[in-house]
Amino acid sequence: MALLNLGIVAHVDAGKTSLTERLLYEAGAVSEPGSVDAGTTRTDSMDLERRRGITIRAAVTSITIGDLSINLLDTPGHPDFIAEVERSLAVLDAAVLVVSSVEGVQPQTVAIWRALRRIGVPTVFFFNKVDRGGADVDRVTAQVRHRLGARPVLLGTVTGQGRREARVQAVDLDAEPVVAEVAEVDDAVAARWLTDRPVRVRDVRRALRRAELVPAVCGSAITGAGVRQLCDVLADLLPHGETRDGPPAGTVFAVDRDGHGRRVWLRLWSGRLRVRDRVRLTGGRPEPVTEIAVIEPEGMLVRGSVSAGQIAAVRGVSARIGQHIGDPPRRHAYRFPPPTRQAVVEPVDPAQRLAMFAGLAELADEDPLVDLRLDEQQAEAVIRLHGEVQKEVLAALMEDRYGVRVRFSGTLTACIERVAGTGGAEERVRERGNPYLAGLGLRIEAAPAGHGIEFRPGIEPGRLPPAFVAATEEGVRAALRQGRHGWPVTDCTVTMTASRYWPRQSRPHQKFDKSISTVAADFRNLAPVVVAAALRQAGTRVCQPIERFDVNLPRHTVETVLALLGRLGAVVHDTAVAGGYLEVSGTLPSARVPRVVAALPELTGGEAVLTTTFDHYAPVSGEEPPRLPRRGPDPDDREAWFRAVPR
Ligand SMILES: Nc1nc2c(ncn2[C@@H]2O[C@H](COP(=O)(O)OP(=O)(O)OP(=O)(O)O)[C@@H](O)[C@H]2O)c(=O)[nH]1
Ligand SMILES: [Mg+2]
Repeated sequence: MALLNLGIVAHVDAGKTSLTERLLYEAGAVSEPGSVDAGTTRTDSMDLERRRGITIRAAVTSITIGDLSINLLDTPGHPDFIAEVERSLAVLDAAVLVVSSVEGVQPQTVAIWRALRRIGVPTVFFFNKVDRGGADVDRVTAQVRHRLGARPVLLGTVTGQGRREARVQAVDLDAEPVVAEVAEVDDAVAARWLTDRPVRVRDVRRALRRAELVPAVCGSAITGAGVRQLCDVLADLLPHGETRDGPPAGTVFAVDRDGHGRRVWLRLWSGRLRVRDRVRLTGGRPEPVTEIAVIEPEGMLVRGSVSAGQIAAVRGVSARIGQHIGDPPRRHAYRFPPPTRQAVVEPVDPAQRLAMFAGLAELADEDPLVDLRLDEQQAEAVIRLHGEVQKEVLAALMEDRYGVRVRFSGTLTACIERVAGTGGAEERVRERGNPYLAGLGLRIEAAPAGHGIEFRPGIEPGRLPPAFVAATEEGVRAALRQGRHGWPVTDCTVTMTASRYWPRQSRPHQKFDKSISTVAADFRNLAPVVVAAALRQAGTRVCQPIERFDVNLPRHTVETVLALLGRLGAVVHDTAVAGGYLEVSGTLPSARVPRVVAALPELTGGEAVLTTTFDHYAPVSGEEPPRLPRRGPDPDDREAWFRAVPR
């Protein structure tokens, strides 16, 4: 049976979970569609999701349409959980991008559309909520065309729009409006159409599967209007998932826990994975698979194996999100906005500190967005965040799952450091008080924005045992988590320029002797000292996140709002008049966004609509850049480091 891993993606509240539920019902997997508002859907299964009526974690269900088996991935829409969406995108064959035909194109619609294009995921639009007052499918179609730059081909017409009785009728593939749209991009269809010859349905179908055209269906996830048409489009117009023979290769896109412990969610690209197989994660040692469960329309079923194309929940493997088994065909680099705030988490009851650390560590394992930095000495947990909702959710999860009440303090804008120039440093074995049996030279250079940290072993392969290269990289990455001003350093290349080690030795009649042989820890512990010295030479610049804002203002408030934006350091790029309103867009430091959000309601009588999204990092101007206190020993002070981190 053909298999399709289909993501349901959209801006918050567009109706993803409701549509998923309706698809389950339409395909006969449930006898009654569940409701988000009553907290009875299959995919919003966490207590918290049901209480709040929002999706927090991506969840998989399965349906069968004809001879096509579909895994449905319902994803969150709130911008605080965007990283969860991006992880799902990595394993999809296709996606339904839901757009509300009342609210139209919204900020996350744009962000997700761009990501789908970048990764090359075939997409279908679903213009939802045609049963609600204010629905306007034509307006949404036009918006999708202009704001997304997409070519939607509407394959349904709606009657009774804006009322509960709204109905959707399928449009044939050789109908006039469809053919006219397709002819714009497809020569074969255009040639027949322009010469008044009948257009062949199979030509239209082939054209619609091309990337330039996006099939679109309208309907209602609540009444079910248009959902049958959507199923037909999914089965007819989407390319099915690719599968390959060969050794098993897969990508981990989620981690969770149930009553029996930790599960790793895996999309298998090629081969077959069986229980008791030993799998090797990128950079890890082989681990035995102890259980495999796959999603079927009836629920999760334990199986002896899983084959290419499928999604499975696997136990026994310690993989983290984003890791791969074998050699996957698609390694996509995540490019969604980084968290722009950070905060310290503390237990309300100081006696629960250990329980809090344990709980946070488990949550960080399930959700890399919880970018936890635990510092044993100061017993402090710092997390990086996208926003306030994420804080609330984290606090609720800690209380629900671990019985620990937490509070947040010291919320700051999360800055980064970029390398200003080039710097190099070297430590030789047993010289100048170096206590480790390792010698190491490193060069640090700036790389383009968005590059991340690239580590290059540099020296000829074979000169240094791979375990020592890996330990050096680990030490380098750990050191770069706190730059000269305490912020994480990114966008740089670190090259190994020299290395020295003492080979494994034993004294006569004895086993391996660590006192005269280099171990991996020697490189791991020496690397931060070399990094610190190289960074001192290169210099770093503290950069703050800058957001792009769009604000829709009543005309009479424009002057006061623009004055406020100016005072807060905003740069206006564009203004446009729309009805009695002025649309203003520009950029603004993230740190100032809360002040704008707080001031707007009063300045505009609650009439302004503001959206912001991360845009880029820019050096902090002015005298003293913000500084984060260092956690742990400082490798910039060699002697103190050598004392704190003995061999
Ligand atoms: N009238 C009407 N309401 C809808 C429709 N689809 C969804 N809703 C309502 O819109 C709200 C949000 O629906 P959800 O399905 O939770 O939306 P979502 O996209 O999953 O939301 P998040 O997961 O939080 O991003 C709920 O109150 C739904 O009842 C629709 O087609 N018509
Ligand atoms: Mg949802």
